[in-house]
Amino acid sequence: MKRLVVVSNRVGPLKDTGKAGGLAVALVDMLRERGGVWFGWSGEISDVGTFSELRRERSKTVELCTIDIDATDNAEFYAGYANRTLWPVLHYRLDIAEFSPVFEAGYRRVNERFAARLLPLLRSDDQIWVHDYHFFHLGAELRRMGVENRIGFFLHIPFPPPDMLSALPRHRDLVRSLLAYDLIGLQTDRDRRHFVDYLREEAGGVDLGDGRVEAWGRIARVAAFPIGIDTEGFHEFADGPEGRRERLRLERHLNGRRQIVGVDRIDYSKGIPHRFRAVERFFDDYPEHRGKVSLLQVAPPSRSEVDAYAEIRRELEHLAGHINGRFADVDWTPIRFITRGFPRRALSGVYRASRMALVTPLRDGMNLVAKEYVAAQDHQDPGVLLLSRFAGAAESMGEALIVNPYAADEVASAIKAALDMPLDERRARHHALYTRLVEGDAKHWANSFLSMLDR
Ligand code: ADQ
Repeated sequence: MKRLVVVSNRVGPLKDTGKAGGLAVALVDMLRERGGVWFGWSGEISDVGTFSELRRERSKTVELCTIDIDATDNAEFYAGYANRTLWPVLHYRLDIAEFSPVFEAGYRRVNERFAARLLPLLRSDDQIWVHDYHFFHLGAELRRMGVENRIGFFLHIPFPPPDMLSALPRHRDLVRSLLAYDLIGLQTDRDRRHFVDYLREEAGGVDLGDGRVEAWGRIARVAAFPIGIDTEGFHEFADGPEGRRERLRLERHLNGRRQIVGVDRIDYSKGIPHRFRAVERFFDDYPEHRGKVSLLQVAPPSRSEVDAYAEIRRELEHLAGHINGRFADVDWTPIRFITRGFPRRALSGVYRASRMALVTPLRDGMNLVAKEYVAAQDHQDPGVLLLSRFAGAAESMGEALIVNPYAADEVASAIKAALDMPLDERRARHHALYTRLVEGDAKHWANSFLSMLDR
């Protein structure tokens, strides 16, 4: 088996600290099995930046190798092009995207620097797997430096329709770089379609029909690999001591009332303000439920350096205050809004204690919260998932109640339907969803990507 080299902006942790996301867990398993290197940013900003000494942390067969970036890289590459340009454009938000040649140059520079630092770590038969929107150019840089290994790329966020992407200055350079990879993985068929349409419309490319595309004189394989979670592991969390403790604590508090849960990083793509308004609408349209149902929204702030995030947080605090002011009673609060992270094991108990989850992003690559919620349920008495049609997860989770997150009345009536749903129907929907989540778990995702890369 070939050694695996994973590249992503953030790396690790190697140990299950309870904080690792599903992605980290899947990748660590894979790296352990095959032996390998995980290369990325140390999370540190220093004066030497990408010229810093390589930090190495080894655990048996896996080595984490990281480098710093400097303050300029952070401003231009990370906070700039990655988070203020690419993230909004790829989430269909041209209205808030910032276009700056300085950001763009910083992004190229850091991609080139990361390639240069990765180069000496590579062996000729390594399989290289690059992750996400921070590193569109990394593969092309490695090729320029003479690397001939198989290199795959997986985009965790959406690939927008060509018309939208074409608003990004020099979009062709960006996509052309992707063709340096041997395999380009996207989350959904919709993303794959957009990508192929882009090549056809903007680059005179052709779909070769066998999973390969040709553009700019290069041939690459393109496929959808919907990312999964460690489904069974997460289910066990909910039955474990921390999961149980959290569930019991909540149940004591709820005292027979029913809870809706929302869990997201604070990000405009997640549609949290729309969700709050839908909950307000629900209490307007179904006043008999006042005092009996509440929303627990867990949303740790992310990327606080981006102004748009601070704004959303303020908006959410305002909305929660407004809605609570309108409907709360001395012994009941309609919205509890918690802005901090939860350890994953405890989170499983929060999901288990919740009668439904509102997963209503305006646009999302996949959305793992939808999958975690289903995984955490009690098979005998499962809760109901309300899922945005604009989450990649909707493509493979059709038994959820699929909603349009922009339509508050539609979400409100879906909340009502979920509350009224008979046990038989909840079980049938849950069974179908859970079975598919076990089949398409994180291991399956990583295996299918890497075996296609090998082919
Ligand atoms: P994210 O945008 O981060 O990921 P998501 O897929 O929902 O979105 O994953 C979030 C993860 O963070 C989940 O595992 C969740 O449990 C965890 N999390 C969120 N809030 C938390 C809290 N308060 N406490 C603890 N944990 C919390 C990107 C893309 C997604 C894509 C993933 C994986 O934007 O579309 O699904 O990558 O490819």
